[in-house]
Amino acid sequence: MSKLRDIQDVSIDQGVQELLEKARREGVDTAFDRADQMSTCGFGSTGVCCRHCLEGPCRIAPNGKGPQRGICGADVHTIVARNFLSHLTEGAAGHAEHGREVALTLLEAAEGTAPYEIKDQGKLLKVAQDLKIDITNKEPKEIAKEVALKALEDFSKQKGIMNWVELRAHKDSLATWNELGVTPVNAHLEISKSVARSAMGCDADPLNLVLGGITMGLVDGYAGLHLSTDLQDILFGTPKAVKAQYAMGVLKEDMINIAVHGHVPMLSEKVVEWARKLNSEAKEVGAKGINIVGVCCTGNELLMRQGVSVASSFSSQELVIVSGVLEAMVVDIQCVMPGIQAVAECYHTDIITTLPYVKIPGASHIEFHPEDADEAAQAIVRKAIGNFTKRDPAKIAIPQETVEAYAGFSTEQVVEALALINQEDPLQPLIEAITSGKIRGVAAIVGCTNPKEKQDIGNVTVAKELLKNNVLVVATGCAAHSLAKHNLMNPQGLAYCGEELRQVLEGIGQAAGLPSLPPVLHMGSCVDNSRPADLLTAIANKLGLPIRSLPVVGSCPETHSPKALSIGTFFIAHGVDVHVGVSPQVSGSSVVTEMLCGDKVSEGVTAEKVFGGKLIYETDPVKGAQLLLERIDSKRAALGI
Ligand code: XCC
Ligand code: SF4
Repeated sequence: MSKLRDIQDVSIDQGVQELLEKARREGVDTAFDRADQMSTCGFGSTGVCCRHCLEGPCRIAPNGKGPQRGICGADVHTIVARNFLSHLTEGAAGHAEHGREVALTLLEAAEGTAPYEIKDQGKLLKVAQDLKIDITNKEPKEIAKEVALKALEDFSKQKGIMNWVELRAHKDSLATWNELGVTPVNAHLEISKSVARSAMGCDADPLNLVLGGITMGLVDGYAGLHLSTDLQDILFGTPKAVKAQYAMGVLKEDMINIAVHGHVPMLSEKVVEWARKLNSEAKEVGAKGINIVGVCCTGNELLMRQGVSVASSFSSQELVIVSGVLEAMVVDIQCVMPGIQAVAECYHTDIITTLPYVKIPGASHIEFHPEDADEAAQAIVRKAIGNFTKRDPAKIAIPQETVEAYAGFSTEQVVEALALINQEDPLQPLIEAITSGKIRGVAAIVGCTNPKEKQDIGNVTVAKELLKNNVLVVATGCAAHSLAKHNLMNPQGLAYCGEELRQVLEGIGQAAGLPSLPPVLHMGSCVDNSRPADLLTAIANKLGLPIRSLPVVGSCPETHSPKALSIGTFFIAHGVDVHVGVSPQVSGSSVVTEMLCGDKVSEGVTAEKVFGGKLIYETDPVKGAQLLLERIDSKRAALGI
């Protein structure tokens, strides 16, 4: 068995370190330790292993030794491009499925068959009008129904382009995609086509396959991110600034703790509601009340709209259970490690799966459908209440630390704050700060934590390097967890900002009656990467420039998920450079690597030449940040600012 990493090399979060130490002491297996025992496969990690048919698996040795083609004759470039496309398809499918589930919930809410209100009627009207729906003399529910049906067309129409592309895309970006023939018609059609073309004996052209990947990026961006955010805001409210607590210390010994984990907020919103309503039942079993804590992006969703505390990002999800005080972990879809069940069996925790197509052997299953959301949420909360007295006092250990963070920075909230400075033209102060150089550029730090990596260090280091250099940083996903836990979303973090950036943050904050804006603006979950995209589109429109010429970048320092690759591709298709700190598994093909990562002087077609942005793969976060700063500076130079 390989040697396990020292606790300090696993995470820079002290609470995570304490709980991992406890897990090891108690003989509990976690992803961090499994990562140490998993040897890296040289074929898989460079993308050269093909399993697309039963003639194989075929592997191409990258050093030129051994067979240079698969049995069917596919060369290494075809194999790598096809594997890359499969990853993007998987990512896009996850987010598209999220979007579709929300659209169906909105439809049922509008038809009165699911117990949800329409919380943001203003956004409903705005989206409806932008979709060119006639809203005169119509009730909100009628309008919501038409919006939901428009959304569902994005999973069924056979001609034209997706409604949400038309609704949200910048016209210059769209023109490029149309010219290349990569604009999606409907999400399901494109995902199905993508799976079909990756099969043995279909698309063998690496460039064509990579262009298919761009379509997957756009499916993810519009049917996944934008559609989900828009409809979730309509249903649950558009986030506004909130204050919340982060880190494992948010668990409470004297309360019933329920972790909500996964991505879609439909069930978790109801769990929060029912936890409040059933508080007296919690008291009957001797608890002070019910404490809901967030994990992964379900955590982000509840944080943004309800100020719910956040316990953990992806890589440390099992450790929430190791605290010994978690009565239940309720999960929906995506990023839910199957390993949580084995950990839960060492404690009194119930893992509760909720969707018919996401089950874990041994876990409880309380099936969720929008129409009986209230019943499912009550059953879940009651199950947790019933577990409170089953705790083993000898196994309880809650890390002390919690960190305060400000979140809830939807695009609408950002614009509202800026309007306090310039009511006529809210974006103007931001644009002026960028053109004057007070803000050197804007970066979105997004994506995951990965058990193979030292948790939080990549995300936090990239952020601090950029802040120091006066780059305005926004964050989503588990990267936002990392930054919040390390004081980058509260006033303490201002110490890491360059002088000029700090002045801008203080200026905007003070106009809103606060000492300052936080150094990093939390924009939400992974699907909320639509929010920075919306902000970019608004800035580009205001300046009359394409998005590709703006000094903006994205960074995904600790990714684990194919979803992060498809989101990254969505941004590259806009001409935004995207840094990844974990191998995207394409290095086995010089041709594919060049297409994604090459620069203007590379031979052949590159993302940079076609879109104006590229993939930057760099494992060292300081160097990664440096490369991003260079890209920001070259875009500034091209604009003459
Ligand atoms: Fe976190 Fe979104 Fe990544 Fe999963 S994928 S690890 S950001 S929970 Ni979005
Ligand atoms: Fe091998 Fe070709 Fe089949 Fe892939 S598709 S496993 S390269 S024969």
